[in-house]
Amino acid sequence: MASNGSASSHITLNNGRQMPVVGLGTWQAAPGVVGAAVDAAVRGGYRHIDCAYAYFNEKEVGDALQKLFKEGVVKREDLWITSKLWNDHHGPEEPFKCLETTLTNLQLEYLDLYLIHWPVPLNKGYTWPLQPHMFDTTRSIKEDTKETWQAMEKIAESGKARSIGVSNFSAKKLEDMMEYAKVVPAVNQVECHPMWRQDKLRAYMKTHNIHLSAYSPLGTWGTSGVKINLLDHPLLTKIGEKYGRTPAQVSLRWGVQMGNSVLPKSTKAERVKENLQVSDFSLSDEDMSELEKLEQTRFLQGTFWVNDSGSFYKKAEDLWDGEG
Ligand code: NDP
Ligand code: 1BO
Repeated sequence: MASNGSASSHITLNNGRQMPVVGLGTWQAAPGVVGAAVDAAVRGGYRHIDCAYAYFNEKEVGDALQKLFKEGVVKREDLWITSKLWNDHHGPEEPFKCLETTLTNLQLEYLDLYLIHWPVPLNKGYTWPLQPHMFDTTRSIKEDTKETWQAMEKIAESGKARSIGVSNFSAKKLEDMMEYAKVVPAVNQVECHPMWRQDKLRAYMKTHNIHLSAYSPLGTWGTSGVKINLLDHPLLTKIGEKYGRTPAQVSLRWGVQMGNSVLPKSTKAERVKENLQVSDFSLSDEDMSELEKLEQTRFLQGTFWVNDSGSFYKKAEDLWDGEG
């Protein structure tokens, strides 16, 4: 683990592919502004964009990318584009259809990384908030993940996704996958920031060389209106002042020094720029230790998948297999 700032601008995944460490998040980047954010990000030096079918904005992201390609700002092969299989497309066949929709919207021939978004199978056409009839309870989570992962492996074989992985998987669910996976997931994308370090999961993932890609790396996410006030935390402000950096940059730099890739979302050009400027300074071991003392709280608890009548998951602890 690099705590001395020796983080590079790319992560080498377990299949040898090189993924840029900082990616632009696009969840809740509204239609009408997400294209401009992607445009500003790529012109400003980002080479990694994190997308998903269920963000319902991939067409606008695709339009922005096409413009950048046409203007010669960047070539396809110099970008890393991630997308995610939505929950209502699990199973042996459906993942191919979800991928085709994503590729059509993004206007790309292939993805760099394709992830199973959640270990939650839903009936066709559903997103959230949860209602009991949305759940596909005809299969167990274990069977569902196996069938879906085997389809993901075929997708990787086809070349339409160069790397495959998962998101929101506990160590227990990853361990279950090891019984049948021919391809070990390259990435598990999960919440991670100084107030949710994921120590146990990180330790397990290290044993299989699965990379931790950090979502909500600023400790913030939106729709519930509730936030962890990580960016207002006096410790981040104090550390930031030492380096002439913002709390957001301290949080992102912490993630990079932990060995994570980080996926900050912003639709504000100034913040998009600020969030990329995390490779030209290092937090000292002392500062990393101070940050380690922060109280730990999972913020995105996934309670939208929890229901005591219809869901596989009766309590949030079931979704995360009691891992915090
Ligand atoms: P982030 O931690 O990236 O925080 C985003 C929020 O912080 C927005 O409100 C943004 O507002 C604000 N912000 C961004 N930069 C700054 C800054 N420099 N200073 C102050 N505020 C700032 O949270 P997200 O939950 O959006 O996670 C990031 C990305 O991770 C998502 O967009 C998505 O791509 C991915 N993700 C994946 C999940 C999964 O299940 N796999 C779950 C959640 C996220 P503004 O836009 O106004 O600047
Ligand atoms: C349900 C939240 C998904 C963000 O990736």
